[in-house]
Order: sequence, then structure tokens, then C-alpha cells
Amino acid sequence: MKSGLVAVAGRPNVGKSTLVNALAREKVAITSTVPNTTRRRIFGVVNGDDWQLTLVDLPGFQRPMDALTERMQETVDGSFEDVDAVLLVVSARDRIGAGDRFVARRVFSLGVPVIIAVNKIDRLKHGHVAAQMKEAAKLGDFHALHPVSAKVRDGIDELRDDLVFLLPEGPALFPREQRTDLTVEERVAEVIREKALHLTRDEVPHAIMVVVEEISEKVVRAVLLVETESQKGILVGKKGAMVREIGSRARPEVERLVGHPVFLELVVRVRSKWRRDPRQVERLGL
Ligand SMILES: Nc1nc2c(ncn2[C@@H]2O[C@H](COP(=O)(O)OP(=O)(O)OP(=O)(O)O)[C@@H](O)[C@H]2O)c(=O)[nH]1
Ligand SMILES: [Mg+2]
Repeated sequence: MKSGLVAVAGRPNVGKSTLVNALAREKVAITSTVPNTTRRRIFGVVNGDDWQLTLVDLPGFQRPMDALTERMQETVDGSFEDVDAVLLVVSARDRIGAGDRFVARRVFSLGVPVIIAVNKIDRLKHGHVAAQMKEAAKLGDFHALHPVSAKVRDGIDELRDDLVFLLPEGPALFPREQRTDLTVEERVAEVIREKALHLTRDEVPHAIMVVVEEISEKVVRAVLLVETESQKGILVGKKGAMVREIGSRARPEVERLVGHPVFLELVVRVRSKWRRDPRQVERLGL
């Protein structure tokens, strides 16, 4: 049996979580166009006949701005300790630059093999992809370099085979039926946050935190925390239209996660400056 952990590293928004979901063949992590969507470490587990690949989805590398982003960066740093390999993700749609080189310096110094994925190659011209691959190849002494599209699942199987090749001999870390380490409560909270991210913009998405307070036979109750009254007003919407829309988009996925139909009760509350307070960030489980 081969089994091990592969950290997924890269700048914010390059498609790390989309790629983890594509490799895991299940949505284990939420995704959005907003940078800093992923705030904590999330395992995505993939099983073969005689191997188990555990992908470690992570927040993007960034300079911390407050207690939340500081915590996220600690998560990234701490997660590199026990991994067997790193999947370094860059975006073929953006210039491969200083941010990517910053991540690369860190991951190439870990002493484990690194595979580079040049993501988002869908609908790009061949010449452009080739040029980006050439740039990505300069990032460090990689084991393999794969052009992929996480979105349309192009190159995913080849990438997975190469990652599995790097795994050491060892027992499976998770039972075969388990796709992630997140609890149902945590997954439900993330799905609700995802829908809220998709429907808001500017500073609002960054200020949202979701806490699930109850999952019962009939009801899922969750609180959406924001930092200001005006953000609360946006999230509630005209006569509650926004929070209702978040609820109706989240409900099908929430029901799949809990395994039965539910009434999804969402409440919006202000928790002033929660992102700047290390204790609040910790209490919220980040
Ligand atoms: N066109 C295209 N878009 C993609 C692809 N992969 C991801 N995206 C988009 O890129 C955006 C960011 O994707 P995420 O998976 O959330 O990126 P991330 O790296 O996990 O971002 P953070 O968690 O914020 O660090 C989303 O809008 C995705 O739909 C791809 O292969 N092609
Ligand atoms: Mg992510």
C-alpha cells in the first residue's frame, strides 16, 4: 500500500481548491472568484486499489494583514511539516511573478519532491500555455510539471498518477469511504459561506464567517457573522431577499451533506472587527 500527504500550495486564487476537488472527485473545499476563500487546512482524500492520496488544501500564500490572515499563514507554514510532497499551483492566466517565486522558495526548500501544476489552461492558446510552462519551469527543481484545467478536468488523471507515484509505502490514513477530515457541521458552514461569497463583493466576502449552531432532524441553523451594520444590511438584503437567496442556493448541498431534507434557518449578526482579534479568530475555530 502507498499512502501519504501532498500539500497544495500557491498564491491566492490560482485554483488550488478547485484542483483538490477535481482530484478528489468530490467537492471537499469551497471555491470562489474572491481571493482568500480557503481559510483553514482541508484534507481531500483519493483512494485507488493499493494507494491513498491525501491532498492538503491550504489558504494561499500572502502577507498577513490582520489576525485572521496571520492565522491562515500559520496554518500554511505548519502544514508543510509532515508532507511527503508538494503540489505547487500557478495560474496560466496570470503573470508568473514575484508572488509565485515567493511560494516556490519556501516549497523547494522543504526537501520533498515538488510537482508544479500550471492551472487554468482551458480556452488558452497553445503558445501562451507553452510560454507559461517555460516560466513555471524556472521556479525550481521540480519532479514534474503538468498543464491542467481543474475546471474542465483536463490533465487531472495524469497529474494524479504522478502524485501517487511519489507516495511512500504505508497504511491508509483515512477509512476508504471518508473524503475529507471536515465534520458535517464544518462542511455545511463552508457551503453557506460559499454562496454568500458568490453573491457579495468588495469587502463583504472577506468579513463573512459562518457558524453552524444546530443540525437536527428537521432544522439546520447557522449564523452569518459580519463586521459592520452596513455589511449586515447587504447580507440581509431588501426584506431579507439576500439571505433568502443564500439559503436557497445552499440548501440542496446542505441536504446532501446531512442526508435528509431540512429547513435552513440563517441569521445575520454583527461581530465587530472579529478578523482583527486573535482570540475571536481562534474561538471561531480558524
Ligand atoms: N478558467 C478556469 N478557472 C479556474 C480553474 N480552476 C479554478 N478556476 C477559478 O479560479 C477561481 C479561484 O479558484 P479557487 O479554487 O477558489 O482558488 P484557490 O487557489 O483555492 O483560492 P484561495 O483559497 O482563495 O487561495 C474560481 O473562480 C475558479 O472557478 C481552471 O482550471 N480554469
Ligand atoms: Mg482555496
